[in-house]
Order: sequence, then structure tokens, then C-alpha cells
Amino acid sequence: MKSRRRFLQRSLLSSLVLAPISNQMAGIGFRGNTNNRQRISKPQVISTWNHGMAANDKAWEILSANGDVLDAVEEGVKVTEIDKSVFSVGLNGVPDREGIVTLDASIMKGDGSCGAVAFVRQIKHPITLARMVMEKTPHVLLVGEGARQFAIQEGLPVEEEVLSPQASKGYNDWKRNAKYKPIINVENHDTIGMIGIDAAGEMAGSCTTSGLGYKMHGRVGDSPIIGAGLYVDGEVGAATATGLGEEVIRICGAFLIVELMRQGRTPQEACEEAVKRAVAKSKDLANTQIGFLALNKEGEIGAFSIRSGFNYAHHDRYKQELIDSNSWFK
Ligand code: SD4
Repeated sequence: MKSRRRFLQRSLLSSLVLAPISNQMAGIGFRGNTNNRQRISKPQVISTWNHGMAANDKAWEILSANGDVLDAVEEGVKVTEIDKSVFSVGLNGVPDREGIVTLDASIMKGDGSCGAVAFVRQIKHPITLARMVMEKTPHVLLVGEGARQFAIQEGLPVEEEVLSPQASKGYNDWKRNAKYKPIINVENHDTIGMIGIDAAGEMAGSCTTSGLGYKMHGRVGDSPIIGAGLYVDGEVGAATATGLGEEVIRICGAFLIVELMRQGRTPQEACEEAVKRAVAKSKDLANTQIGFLALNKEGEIGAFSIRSGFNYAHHDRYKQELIDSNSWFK
């Protein structure tokens, strides 16, 4: 029965793939008003910020070859985790106020399977560790030394704890200027959150970050909290977040967006409503940025942020592009 359904879905997909360009130009496969026309197609992958472009390229290699969407969202963000030019994801990231890089990551499938790690040190690919928590343990979230030990037990490489030259310079400057006080919302809003859908409509998401720069040691943000930084429900859609994690956790951001979509909102409407909620509940609005991305099971996307400047990478079979999100404050 399931394979028949898949076959029918695939057949429908092939007919869309083969639809002549004139049909596409005429609007077939598009939805939305003329200012916000969206191509509705599968597979698709979206991810936060411009480092999402390279991550999407990797994910697309897998999706376009009919690979597993979970592999796509894991392999995609692994590119960012080891990108030496990214200072907000992976071991190259900005440290906490003790000068230590601690990482958070989560991964989730449309059937509700999920895994996460938080406050973990020395692990090159926290997203892979999060997937191992999901697939090899009865748990959802491992933190700190326990997560690191699990990684060692599973044979994941453990890296030496050395700050990159840029991170080290930034840390020393910060110590001089911030006088070692914890500060909220140092500009470091560059978590990668990725959501993918395959040709058959299966969905998965991933989220990985070094978290807020110069955070207090032990601080964990939204990214590894299922329902805050990431949520996927294959019956409805998926959402991910970037920005000040405390404010995202307060409103269960990603879960809220998925539930709003379940109630009939489009991904765009759901992201806008979640931002509205965050703005209303914010403890420090003047210093807060949050960006949300959403994708529903039909393949429609949404994005919205509190302030301008948030962008995201979108890859479908037509092209890859970097898109500026609309925002609450213009
Ligand atoms: C956190 N959401 O730890 C993350 C920070 C970030 O883009 O950079 N988001 O709160």
C-alpha cells in the first residue's frame, strides 16, 4: 500500500518535472499572489543565512540523487560545521566567556524521531552525534561530558581544544572591553538550521551552532531544544530558528510554527505569527533578533525575522538562491 502510494507520488512528481517550461511560466506549480509567488516543488531544501548556500549544495547532491532526506540535512550542515570562515557553527566558533567553544545541535525526522546534543566540547560534527543519540540510544538529548563520552565510545574523532586565531583575538578583545561580565545578545546570530523535503514528501531537519558568543559557561540555546530551534512533523511541515535562543525557547518557536501550519496557516503566516509572539514576549526587544524558516509538506516555504538582515538559502530543482527575509521592523 505504502509503496503504491509512493509510486503514485513519484508519478505525479515526474509529471511535474517533465512539465514544459511554458506551463511553469504560466504559473503551474506556483502559489501565492503576484508579489509572493512561490514555486511548489519537491525535493527542496532551505537553510538559514548565506552559509546555507554551500550546505544546500551538499544536501542537494543527496536529494537530487533520490537519497535519504535525513542524510541530506546531516551532510548539508556538516559542511558548515567545518567551514573555517564560519565563526558561529562548529569548533571554529566563538567561545563562551571562559574561552571554551561549546556546541549545540539537533536533528529530527518527520515521524517524530529526534536526537540532540548540548554543551558538548571537542566534537567536530555535533550534528552526527545528535543523529547517533537519535538512532543508537533510547534518549533524545545528551549534554556536556556525557555527550562527549558517547562520541568517544562511538568512535567519533575528538579534536584538540584550540581556539582559531580569529576566535582567540575576538575573545581577548571581548575580555578587555566587556570586563568579563555576561552580556546578552552579542552579535552572533548565525546558527545553521536546515529543512529538507524529498521527492516522495519525506521531511527532516537539522540545526547546529556554537551558540551565543561569550555566553556563560553551561548556557544552552534553542538549537538543541526540540520544539524551540527545530521541529518536524511529516504530517504538516517543519520549522527552524536562528537568533537569540532564550527568546525562541520562551515561545517554543519551531513547534509553534508547525502547530500554526497544522491549523491551516501558510508557512509564511505561521512564521509571521511566531515573530509577533516573540516580539510581544521579548524581555529585551531592542537587542533581539530572531529569524524563522518554515516548509510545509506541500513544499511551500515561509521566512520572517524581527529585524531586517536575515536571509536564507533555497534550493529546488530550478535553482539555488539567497533570499532576503521580510521582517517585523523594516
Ligand atoms: C543560540 N540560536 O544559541 C542560537 C544562536 C544563534 O543564529 O546564533 N542563532 O541562541
